[in-house]
Amino acid sequence: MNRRYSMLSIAAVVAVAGILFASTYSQTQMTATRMSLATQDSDLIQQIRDMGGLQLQMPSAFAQIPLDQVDTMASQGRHVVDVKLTAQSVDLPIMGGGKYHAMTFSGQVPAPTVRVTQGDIIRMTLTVPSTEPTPHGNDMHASQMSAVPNFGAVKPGESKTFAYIAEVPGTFKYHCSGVNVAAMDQHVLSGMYGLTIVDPLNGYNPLLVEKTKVENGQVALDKQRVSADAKEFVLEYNQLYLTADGSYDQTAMFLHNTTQTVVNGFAFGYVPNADINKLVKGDPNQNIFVAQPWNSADLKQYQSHPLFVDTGVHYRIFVENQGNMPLFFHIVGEIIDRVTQGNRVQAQGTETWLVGGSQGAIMDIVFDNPGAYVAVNHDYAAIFTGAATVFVAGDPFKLGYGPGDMPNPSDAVPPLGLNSIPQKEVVHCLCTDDRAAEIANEIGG
Ligand SMILES: [Cu+2]
Repeated sequence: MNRRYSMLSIAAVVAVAGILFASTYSQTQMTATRMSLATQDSDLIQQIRDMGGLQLQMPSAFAQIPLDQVDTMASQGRHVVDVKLTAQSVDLPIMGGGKYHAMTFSGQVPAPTVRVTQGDIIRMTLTVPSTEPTPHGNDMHASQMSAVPNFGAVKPGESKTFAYIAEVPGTFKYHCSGVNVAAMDQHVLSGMYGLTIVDPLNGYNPLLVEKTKVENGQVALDKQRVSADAKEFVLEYNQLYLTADGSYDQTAMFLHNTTQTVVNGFAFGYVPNADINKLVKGDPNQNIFVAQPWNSADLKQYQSHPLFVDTGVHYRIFVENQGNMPLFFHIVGEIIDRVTQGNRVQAQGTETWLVGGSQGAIMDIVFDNPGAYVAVNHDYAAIFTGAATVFVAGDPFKLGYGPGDMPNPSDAVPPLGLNSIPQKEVVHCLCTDDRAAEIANEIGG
């Protein structure tokens, strides 16, 4: 095939693609230029060159909404959720003392959890203050739109807005796209990641749990139906790759040589703190769990805190793997009653569920018996570098608290959704003091 013929073939494919797109998408959904097959060859090639190549032949977006149409669509019945994020580079503490150079959305790691219902319009604005040392971007996995130009770099002193319909239910990460992809690894692994929960339009399905009972002297199935309404948690897994001075270490990342494994930004952030040790053991230094990394009084919002759960209650845990190592999600002493991805059940009654990088899943569970249960990444390297989260079910230590009495860390509790049961919260976040004060204000703490 000579070069001229090859170019013509490409031109023909482009032209056909343009016509196909034009017939498939409405005018507002695409900006591709139609091209006629009858165009003179040389003109056609020149046109393609003038347009900058194949890229401009792509529809600008599937489900992307021109910003000037959002209000009209809202008046027609779509619900609009505004997401406003500010890029902020800041030093934050790490387990073991010291700080690392974090990059954040809005002063917290992970970024604020976005919660919408399937069919809602998300209108996202990212602002990069002029004080930022680098541009940033935001790639939202809940969207279905062309990365170019939506996820491109926003320069210091500028902001960018895009809008789309959240068409698919499930959990979806969002993350900084770096400087047009360059340094994206540094920005994400330094803290610029968050979660979007898209609730199914018709709500979640009731949970069916299979038990057994003895009937007339024989073991029989005892199928139990649990309401879709649940208390909820968010657990986002990631890794830190750091040099001794707390800078991002790309060489370590390439080698998968993890410095710490973090859950919602913390290594071992959800283990009993000194106050709880004192309650349980009568001694702040005696721990029911060996790791005790976040206890100093000056750590304020960083102090570790277990997740308190009630027995016999439906819990829905939104799990997202934000990092680049596999997550073998497992709760020691429990069986995961149901795993859902999108709005499709993937497993029922499973011991462990593999969540790959940039993948999420919804874990439904009912804790049957009082006790301590530790959710881990069942990769031993991950467990011992931070991926251990203590659930305390019921009142195993006979301290006298009842169901719902004990508050939970605010960063592990998502905004309320369609089938949420509210729960008490206490300020807990890997965040700036300003952001902690805002969260305290939001939750009335
Ligand atoms: Cu960034």
